[in-house]
Amino acid sequence: MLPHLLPHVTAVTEHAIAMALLPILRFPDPRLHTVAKPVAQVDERIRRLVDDMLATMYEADGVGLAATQVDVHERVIVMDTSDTRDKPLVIINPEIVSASTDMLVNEEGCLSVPTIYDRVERHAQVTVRFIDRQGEVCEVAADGLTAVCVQHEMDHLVGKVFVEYLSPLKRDRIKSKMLKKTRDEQVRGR
Ligand code: K1U
Ligand code: ZN
Repeated sequence: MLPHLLPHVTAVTEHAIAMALLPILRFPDPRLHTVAKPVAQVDERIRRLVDDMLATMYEADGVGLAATQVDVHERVIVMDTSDTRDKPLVIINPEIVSASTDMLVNEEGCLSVPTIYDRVERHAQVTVRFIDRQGEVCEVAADGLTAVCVQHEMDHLVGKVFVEYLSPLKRDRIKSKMLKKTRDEQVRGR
């Protein structure tokens, strides 16, 4: 994890605390269906969580990560949909304040469902109000991948994984594939 990816870290001294990579829950882990609680206060504990989530997201080559995926059930999301991977967005207690009536189908992936990509319909544009890492209220009008990603991540915060938009047959196949993948990885790791 390189410090330039976290612009709020203005100086890295010998006192800097190393960021941790957090384990990502894998579908069909039942903890992915937990409903997250609002963050009461953006304090050092939340800022530490945000930094660890950003490090985890960049390391996994994701464009987003919800706290639910790292087994923390508070309304925290990190994202970076920039091509340059140097524009982190920290979204705490998000609310959709408006959504376009036009919908778009996009190919989605999920760090909790590795190797699986499928088509999901989402609002083409959304405006999201949230609190940032400094505790300031912000509003962002999103389209393209940012709009898709924020809707995907907000689903995680209410315990919904994108495969739940797919047919029961597809979902069951994905569930079996993920269980086999996890078993195989455990055997190889022994
Ligand atoms: O929530 C997550 O697990 C992160 C997820 C976010 C996301 C990506 C694309 C569409 C919807 C949601 C990912 O980062 S998946 C991996 C990825 O980097 C990616 C996949 C498809 C398109 C662009 C990026
Ligand atoms: Zn996801």
